[in-house]
Amino acid sequence: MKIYFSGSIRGGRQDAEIYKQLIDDLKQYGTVLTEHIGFDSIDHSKTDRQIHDEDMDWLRESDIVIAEVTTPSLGVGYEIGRAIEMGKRVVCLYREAGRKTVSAMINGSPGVECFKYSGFSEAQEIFLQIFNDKSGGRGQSEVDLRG
Ligand code: 6IA
Repeated sequence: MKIYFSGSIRGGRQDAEIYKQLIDDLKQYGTVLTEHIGFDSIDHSKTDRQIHDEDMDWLRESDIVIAEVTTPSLGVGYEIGRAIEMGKRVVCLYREAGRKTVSAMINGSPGVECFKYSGFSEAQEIFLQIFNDKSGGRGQSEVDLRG
């Protein structure tokens, strides 16, 4: 199982530590192709074109996309849209952050499963559910495990 983890970079790095935790947990389910999303320091040696093309190759190669969308990011939104077009399973996780809510284009997309979570242990439960779901999980958007 190849997992493409998507999280904000230029959109803001305030959730970088959470991305790292989520990525570490996801490793038990497969290979995370984009582990760098959780790194403290981001590689500045590549051009934007190189970053884009490399990421698109990983996206094509992936079996599933897991996006943490609490911090809004153009790049994450772009990757989600491209992944849907590629027919990938796309799962979005978000935490309630003040009055900000997830874009209707993500939360309302039938191609995206959106999960609200409040902490790491809830995210772990969601991953357990996702990776044990053999149906492919389509059409389960807006699932809130807190009931
Ligand atoms: O718009 P954003 O930068 O927040 O978009 C974040 C998303 O785009 C992530 O999910 C990544 O997959 C991808 N992405 C954006 N920038 C990079 C990057 N280096 N390396 C790999 N993937 C990236 C950026 C370095 C830059 C700050 C000079």
